[in-house]
Amino acid sequence: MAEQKLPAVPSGTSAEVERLYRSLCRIRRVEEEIVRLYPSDVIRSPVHLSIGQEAVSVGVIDGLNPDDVVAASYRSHAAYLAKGGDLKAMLAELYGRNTGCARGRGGSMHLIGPDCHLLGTSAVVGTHIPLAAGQALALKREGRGRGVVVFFGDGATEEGVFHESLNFAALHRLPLLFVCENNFYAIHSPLDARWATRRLCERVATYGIPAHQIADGDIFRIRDLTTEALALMRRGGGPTFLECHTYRWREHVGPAEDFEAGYRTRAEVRPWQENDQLDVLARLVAPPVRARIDREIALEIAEAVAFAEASPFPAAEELLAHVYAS
Ligand SMILES: Cc1ncc(C[n+]2csc(CCOP(=O)(O)OP(=O)(O)O)c2C)c(N)n1
Ligand SMILES: [Mg+2]
Repeated sequence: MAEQKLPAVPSGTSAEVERLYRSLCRIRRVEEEIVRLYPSDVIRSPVHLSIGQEAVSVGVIDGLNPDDVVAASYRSHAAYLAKGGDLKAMLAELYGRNTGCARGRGGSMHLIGPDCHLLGTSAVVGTHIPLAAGQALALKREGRGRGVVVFFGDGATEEGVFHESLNFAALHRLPLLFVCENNFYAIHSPLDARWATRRLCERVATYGIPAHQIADGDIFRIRDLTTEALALMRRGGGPTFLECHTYRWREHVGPAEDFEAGYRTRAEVRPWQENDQLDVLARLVAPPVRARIDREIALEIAEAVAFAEASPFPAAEELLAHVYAS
C-alpha cells in the first residue's frame, strides 16, 4: 500500500478545476451506470472498470493538446472519455451494437477513437506500448510537435516490450510519455509478490529519461508533471516516465467489489477513498455550478444508454467483414 500525503494546493484556475471536475465526475458516473446495468446482462462484454483510478487519465489528458495521441489498455474507459471519445459510441460498443466505436465487434477492451486521436486499445498486456512508440516515431518525423501518451498498468512493466520500447524511445528521443497506473496488483497478484524492490522509477531512469513518481494520487500534480513532460518532448527532449500510484476499487474484471476474495482487504482501499480526487475537486467547485454539471452529466448518460439500447446489432452477413484490410 502506498504512503498517503496531504493533497497539494491546487494550481488550477476555477475554470480548470471545473473542467477537471466535469471530466472526472462524468467518467465515474458512466462506470457507475455500467455497474448498475451489468447484472441485467445487456452488456455482454467483459468490463475492466477505472473506478478509483480516473484521476490519472483525467490529469494526464488535461495536459495534452487535442491532436496529441493516446494509447491505452483494456482498462481504458477513463482514457477514452477524457480524450474526447464519444460516449454514445462507447456504450453502444459495450452493448455490442453496430453504432459502437468498433462497430460492436470489440467491446469494452477494444475501444477506439480516431477522431479524438485515441489509438485502438488492446487486451493483450503491454502490446500497445510498442505501437505507441511507433506512433511517436511517426509524429517525430511529421515534425509538427505532436506527442503520444501511453497508459499501462504495473503488470505491463513486467513485459519485455515495455523495456524494449523504453530503450528505443530514449535512444531516438521520441515524443512519448509513458504513464504507469500502478494500482499494486496484476489481477490478484500483489506487486510485492512479483518484485524484490519497489524501485520502478529508478529502473526506468537508467534508460536515460526523466522518471517521476506521484504517490498521493494528486490530480493537479499529475497534470502539471504531464505539462512539463509535453513541453520537454515538444522541444525535442524525448520521453518521460510517470509512475502514478492509484487503487482499483472494484474487482479486476466485472462490476463487483471483491474484498472477500482473499487477496486484499477492504482496509486497503479506505485511504484511497478518503483521498478520492472526485471529492477533492467537488469541494473546489461552487455548489450551484456542481449541481448544473451533475445534471448535464446525468442527462448525457441517460441519452447515451437509450442510444445504445435502440441501436441495431451488426447484421449476421457482416460476420467476416473488417477481418482483413480490403
Ligand atoms: C500478454 C498477456 N498476459 C497475460 C494476460 C492476462 N492478464 C490480463 S490483465 C492482467 C494483469 C495486468 O495488470 P496491470 O498491467 O497491472 O493492469 P491492471 O489490470 O492492474 O490495470 C493479466 C496478467 C494478458 N491479457 N496478456
Ligand atoms: Mg495493476
